[in-house]
Amino acid sequence: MPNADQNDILFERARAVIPGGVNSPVRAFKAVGGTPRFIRRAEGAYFWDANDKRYIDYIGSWGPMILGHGHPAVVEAVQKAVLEGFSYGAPTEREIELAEAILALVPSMEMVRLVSSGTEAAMSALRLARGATGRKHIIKFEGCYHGHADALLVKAGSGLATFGHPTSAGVPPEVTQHTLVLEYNNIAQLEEAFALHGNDIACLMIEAIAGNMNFVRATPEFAQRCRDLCTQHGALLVFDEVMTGFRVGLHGAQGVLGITPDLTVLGKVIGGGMPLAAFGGPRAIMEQLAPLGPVYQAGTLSGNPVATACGLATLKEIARPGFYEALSKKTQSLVEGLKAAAAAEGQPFNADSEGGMFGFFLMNELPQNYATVMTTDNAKFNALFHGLLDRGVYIAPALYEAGFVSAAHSDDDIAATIEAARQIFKASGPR
Ligand code: KE4
Repeated sequence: MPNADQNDILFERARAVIPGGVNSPVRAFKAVGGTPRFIRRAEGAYFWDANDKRYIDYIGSWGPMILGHGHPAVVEAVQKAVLEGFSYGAPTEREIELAEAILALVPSMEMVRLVSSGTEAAMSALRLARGATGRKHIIKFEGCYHGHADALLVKAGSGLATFGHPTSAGVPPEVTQHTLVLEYNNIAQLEEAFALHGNDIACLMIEAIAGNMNFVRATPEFAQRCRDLCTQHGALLVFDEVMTGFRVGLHGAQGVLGITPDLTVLGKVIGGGMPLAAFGGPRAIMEQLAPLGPVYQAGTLSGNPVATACGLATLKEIARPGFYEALSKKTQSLVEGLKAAAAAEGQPFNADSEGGMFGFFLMNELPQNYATVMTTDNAKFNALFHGLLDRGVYIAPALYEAGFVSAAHSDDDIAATIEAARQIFKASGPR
């Protein structure tokens, strides 16, 4: 009997005790089909599955592992921290150090509150915006994901600038009735929404480089319009930089675009792979938070001493001169190589990247919104995904997810990835 596939065995066991066999839906491979790989260990740019098969990892835990897995300085910092204790439920100096490090790199923030997940950070920023403005309505965009807080699990209503409907069971329509869902990069809709509801809008929340519809940039005009209309109507501009923060550049998407948001949501990279996220902004807004102000927000493991040690060690490495230049160059070489391989095989393809984050589309245009992204041929994407997986290259198991390069990815890894893709483009025949 050939070696039973250990991933199949583990997946069957997992599905008996964990819904869908996973603790986060995208990991289940439902969008691409097949058996998820159960990862045993990771090192540098690689991880190994239950069959001890090695993959070049372009997920990087969905963004956090910007240094690669097991960076010595980070491992050392975490090992030292755990010997001092796992969690105290009391303030620590290291939380101050991490807060100071974040504020030094995010000039739009005067204060920051640490939490344990991006969902918690976005949910808290939303409550703070509503509390600080005394307003109920919020704006989000189709294709942007801000975690699974009820008010943010919303799809567009019918017609322009209408209030959204829940995308999930268990979310009462009363909770989403104040959420306007607009089309990304659609200035006309944005202006209409503010014309109709401007003075009731607490905040506009956006991924300024949207990694949850693979990789779609807000146009500079659209981003500036978001900023100007928020200012004009007294709404808060909230940049969800959970994915882009310290990933697309040392100063995030706000640094790339040159836009100053009122609140910023961070996560992923700032925890270095440990559960840590944050939200922050001007002192006048942040001091509305408990224990100073009327907006309640709390967390047992907020600012956890082991997570803050991991985050601090990570930020120290990425702040080194030349880090992002080298990372951007590597990511660009991947994207340009993939484009050239697809073109050589006559396959429609386009791609984009910023810093250590990239996205690609099986079409010649670069989509400007979610509807266009979703015209992608699912079967073609799935064939590419599994073809790469079989060749030891692990990209996101869903066409609407971005990809991530780490400082540990070598030129050989990039070249091997491009060659693997070229073989698949060739095998998929003329378009
Ligand atoms: P978490 O609660 O998953 O830590 O963060 C939620 C979140 C908030 N904002 C943005 C822009 C995000 O991308 C995320 C989470 N990203 C997904 C991947 N697209 C995490 C992967 C998953 O859900 O398992």
